[in-house]
Amino acid sequence: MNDLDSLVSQAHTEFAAAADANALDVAKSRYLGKSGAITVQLKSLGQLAPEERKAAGALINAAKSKIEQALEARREAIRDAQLAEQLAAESLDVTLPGRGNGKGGLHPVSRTIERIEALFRSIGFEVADGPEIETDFFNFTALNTPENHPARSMHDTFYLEGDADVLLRTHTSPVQIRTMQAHAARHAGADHMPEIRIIVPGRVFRVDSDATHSPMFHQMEGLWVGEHVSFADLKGVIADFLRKFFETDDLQVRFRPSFFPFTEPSAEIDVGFMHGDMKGHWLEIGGCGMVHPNVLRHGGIDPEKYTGFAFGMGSDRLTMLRYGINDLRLFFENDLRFLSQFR
Ligand code: 2NL
Repeated sequence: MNDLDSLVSQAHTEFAAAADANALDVAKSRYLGKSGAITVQLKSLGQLAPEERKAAGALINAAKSKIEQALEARREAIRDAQLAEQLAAESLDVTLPGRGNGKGGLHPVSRTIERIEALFRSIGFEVADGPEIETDFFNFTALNTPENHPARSMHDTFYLEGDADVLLRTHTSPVQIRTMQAHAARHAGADHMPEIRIIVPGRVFRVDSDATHSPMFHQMEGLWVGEHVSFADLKGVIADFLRKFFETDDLQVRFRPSFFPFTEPSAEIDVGFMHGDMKGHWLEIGGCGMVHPNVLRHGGIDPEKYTGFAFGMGSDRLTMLRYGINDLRLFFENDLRFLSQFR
């Protein structure tokens, strides 16, 4: 092998060893640069005798073009490798399934409220609502709550700043008072007014906060006023509702004598489960009673002619029972790990 042949083979080896374009440029300069091996040989042609020059020049140029070809081939190989690497790094797997639309859902308490509304609508009740900021009259006075009752104290009720007359309602009962007043006004002078059958779901507020009490919670009250509405009607409506709500006839319902300023007589509503985890346990789920004559009067309704029953239940508590939830605060923390279980 002559000098030029070994130069070419050496260049091949060095080019192959160059890992990137920069290393290749450095290797190139050793052969084709200003003082590269080929350049030096071409320059030295001048020292040869003129008759030798042509043949020697042809040999050097042939070696030079072999080196240039090797360089170009290596340059292309490096570029291809880099492109392949980049494509691999930036590759998209178009066969991956899409993420889909994030599905929302109703809050578990909203589901309970909608369910209760549907059950009561099916027996002829309408759904009513009203303001969450109320006056002392609609929240307390109209409900026969005495002046010195603890519910009226700053300690138990949120009052609007600087106004002892305006407060966040502590129950949804003001809506029933407003409904009775509007109904009485609409039928003023009539011999017989149609019955009132409403349920009132909504937010209510009390100064109270722990695992089973939140300063804001949901109540569902009901009211049925007519000419012959009795405590027996009350028992039937409540018991039927509870069996439908809990989806079992395997349920005992107990009316335990109690006291509320706005009803007389009054009772707590207890449910007893006959099977399952809750077997043998009684749970209080609300209160009820016959609407007090003073309350009917505040609603513009003659207690000598009409009677009515009313009840109140906690929608949050009913939701906890239905879904087996043990901490009320979960409802109001907006943790998706909890909420997404109800989609
Ligand atoms: C409970 C008890 C109750 C009422 C609410 C009511 C409303 C009017 C007239 C008479 Cl306008 N009563 N509401 C009656 C008895 C009990 O709620 O434990 N609620 C969670």
